Amino acid sequence: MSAPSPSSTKYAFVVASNRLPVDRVVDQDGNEGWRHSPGGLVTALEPVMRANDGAWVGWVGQPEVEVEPFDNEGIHIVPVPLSGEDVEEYYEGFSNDTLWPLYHDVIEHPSYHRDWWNAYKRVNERFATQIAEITEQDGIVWVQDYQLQLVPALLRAKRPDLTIGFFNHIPFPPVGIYAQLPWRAQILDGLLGADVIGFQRHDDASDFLRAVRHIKGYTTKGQTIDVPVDDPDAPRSRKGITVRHVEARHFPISIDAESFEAIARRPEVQERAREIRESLGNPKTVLLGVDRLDYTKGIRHRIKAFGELVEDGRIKVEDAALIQVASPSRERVDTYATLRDEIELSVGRINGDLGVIGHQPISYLHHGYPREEMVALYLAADIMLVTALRDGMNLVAKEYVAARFDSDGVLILSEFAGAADELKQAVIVNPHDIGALKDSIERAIEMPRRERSTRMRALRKRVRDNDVARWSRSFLEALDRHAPRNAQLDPS
Ligand code: GDG
Repeated sequence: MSAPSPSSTKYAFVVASNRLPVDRVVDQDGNEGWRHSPGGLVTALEPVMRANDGAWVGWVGQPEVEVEPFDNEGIHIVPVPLSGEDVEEYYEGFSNDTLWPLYHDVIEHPSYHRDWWNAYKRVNERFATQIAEITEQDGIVWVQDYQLQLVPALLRAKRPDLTIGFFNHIPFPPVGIYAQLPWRAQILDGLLGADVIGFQRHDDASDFLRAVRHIKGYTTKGQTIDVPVDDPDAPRSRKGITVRHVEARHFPISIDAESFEAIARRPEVQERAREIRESLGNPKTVLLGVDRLDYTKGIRHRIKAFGELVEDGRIKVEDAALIQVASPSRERVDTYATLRDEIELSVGRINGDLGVIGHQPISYLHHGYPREEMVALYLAADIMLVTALRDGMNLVAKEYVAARFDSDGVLILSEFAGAADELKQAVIVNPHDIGALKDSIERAIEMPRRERSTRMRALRKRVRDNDVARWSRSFLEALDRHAPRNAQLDPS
């Protein structure tokens, strides 16, 4: 697809992500409209966007749709078009079938295709061109996530005046795994075009710094990388070469905790939670899993553990019910279609083998739900199961905690989710160890009310004190320290 036409309006603050924070909706008469998609990132950035007259650059989520820039609820939206081929090769291919499995411990085998890499370069170039055209002199740009890792350097080449931040929402792999990538050096070069590179966990930032040393041979000191530059006015490193200083640090993302609690306090949501329990036959224990249907989330492991507990007679089928919400995701990528089949086969087997009339062990729901329904599910669940095999952060864990204003409920949390660094009062598990996972579920079922409440109160304090507004503020403050004095952001 052609590069978007130049826009004359310029912005001092620009955010770029693969997907825009709006969804395109077309009604029965073919009229086009836009629906604000209220994700955590939008909520966090909205106040800064408004205070700084910011723009958001991204894809509308449908191929072959070209739309002029427009305003939506106070945010300037600047669409970047993708062709059908771009979606297949850059998005489903390189982003979701090369980078995603590679960055998540190669749980599934990453596919390496030169055509996909070419598409990734082409689309990243298109994003960089669009951002370069709409950003004011000395402006601040914040690029989001693994789909756009080449944008920082492409943008710096076009606009050396800009201050550029990058945040990686998914893990960064250890160098022994990352080194598989045929384009490992080019991706590092792309990221190193930023002034600040943010990660979820301390270990992600350390793995990135190690990859920079091993693959690029650059010097790092603490969290600062000396990136050689051809500029006689730049500072010199200890080796006497001119360098740019790039900072790589962790900034754990979070949620808008207050809004989750506010929804949970609504009487109709609490009523809905009661209804959910009732429709399950009011079992003693309701367990819940909520995930995009993704092989990183450990859905199969938790289903296996729960099924075995019922089979072993450690849990009576009348006493416990597992609700598994698996929202549809990346359905055109083969590994996702296969995973869906495997999960549905094992849920069917467990329900068939172990269910009795009126009680089936697992309620499996392959749907997306409105946020109110999600919060009602959180309130209905005695035990929340987050058993990811690898996860950048995992917001579901934080949402469960934020919703539990009654200080009840037990969070079982995988040590391989970024959230485990912060949510230490959860019951922490290794989801690969099915025996230990079964023991943890049993322990959670039997946990006395006093212990549940002590743990949940500590978790709630952590999530409330470190919400998503704090996350965006701390990243943007770090970025501001790299910006020229006249270009700093208004934090409100
Ligand atoms: C990536 C990283 C990192 C899910 N189903 C429904 C629904 N959801 C919402 C959840 C939650 C979000 O989607 C999922 O966030 P996660 O963090 O759990 O996972 P990813 O989608 O993999 O996100 C992850 C995150 O980026 C942020 O940096 O934490 O590690 O992989 O908010 O509630 N929401 C509604 N209906 C659903 O059916 N309304």
